[in-house]
Formats: sequence, structure tokens, C-alpha cells
Amino acid sequence: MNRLLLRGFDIRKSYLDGTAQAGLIEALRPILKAAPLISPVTSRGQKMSVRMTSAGEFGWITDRAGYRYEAQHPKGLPWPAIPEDVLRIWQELTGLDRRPDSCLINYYGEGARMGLHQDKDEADFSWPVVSVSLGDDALFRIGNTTRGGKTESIWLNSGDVVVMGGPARLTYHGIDRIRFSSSRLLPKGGRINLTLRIVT
Ligand code: MD3
Ligand code: FE
Repeated sequence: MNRLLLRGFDIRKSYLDGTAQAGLIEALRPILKAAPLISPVTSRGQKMSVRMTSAGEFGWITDRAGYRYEAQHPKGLPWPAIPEDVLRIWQELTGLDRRPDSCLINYYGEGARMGLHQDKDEADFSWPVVSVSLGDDALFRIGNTTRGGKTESIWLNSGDVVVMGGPARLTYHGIDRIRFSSSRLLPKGGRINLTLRIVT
């Protein structure tokens, strides 16, 4: 494992070995079955290229009504529980007594991207956010706490884990592109990112 600090983001390269990564994919399988990936649209009706679902008490949703956290999948069922292996990563890296109440699951297929944005739908920004990358390589862009200015980019690979805490919690960030099929973790290719948050 090697550690990198970039604009307050604590980046743990290769935090998870191949066995741990494969174990997480196995743990996600029943979750994706119970709570299938959604092709979200923004309030303006723009389709997002990233598909999403969630685990935990709350899931992040966007539709014509806007974005928000919801206690249920649009199918009308509660979100599945966050897997223990995922909670362990949070515990190891944050040392917090409190557990995350949301695990957003983003799936990037070929050509998917996520524009620069801030995560501001949570009640208390003093809690950190933990992100786990699985599958194809992704070009992660990090900006500033206000819109505009210079940005820096770094490739995130399968098994990398990033902790965003302190002032970095409100930094603009996004995924410019993925290198489709660069990893063999997912048989059909693509990238999964797990984002652990305390929402309430
Ligand atoms: C910095 N996801 O779901 S993970 C997101 O790879 C999101 O799917 C990207 O941005 C992805 O909101 C980037 C890294 C990340 C996640 C949450 C953050 C960086 C963050 C929250 C606050 C600051
Ligand atoms: Fe984000």
C-alpha cells in the first residue's frame, strides 16, 4: 500500500489486494440483484452516464423532482444493508465510532463520466467520506472548494481507497473518463465506486 496526499485527499493506492477486491464484488452481487442499478436523470431531465444504486439506511437519488437521499429504492424496497467488509474499511481508515448510513454504488460502463461537483446533500460536512474503487482505471479530477481554478488529476485503480475529510470534504471533484476493460475484476468490464457517507 502506498499513501498519497493531494489537496487534502488521503489516497491509499492498492489498499485492497485482489482477494479483497473479488470478495467485495461477491458481496455486491446480491445487493445489485435486490436493488438494481438505476439510470438517473437530473431535475432538468438529462440522463447521467453513471448508473447508481445504494446500500444502507439512505440512498442518493436524482430524478425530475431533484436530488436527495431516500430510505427506499424507487422500486419501493428498503436499500440492502452495507456489507460488513465495506464497513470494516470505513472503521480501519476513519477510526470513528459511528458507521456510515449510506453506501452509494456508482457503475461506470464504457464512456461513462461524472462532471466536477461538490457533495453537499449531507447534513454535517465534518464527517469524512470514504471512496473505494473497483474494476477499470478512472481519471479522477480534483479542483478547489469553490468553482473554477486549477485542477489536478490522478488515476484511481482497482483497490484504491480515498478518504476525504476536513476542508477537502467540500472540494470539487469528478471522473473525466475510465479506461474501459483495463481491469479484469468485472467480467463485463467497467468500474464500480463505493462511497461511504454519514448522511443524517
Ligand atoms: C470528495 N463519485 O459519488 S469518488 C460521488 O468515482 C462521486 O464515482 C466519484 O464523486 C466516483 O459523489 C468520485 C471520490 C469522492 C467521493 C465523494 C466525495 C470524492 C469526494 C465527497 C466529498 C469530497
Ligand atoms: Fe462526489
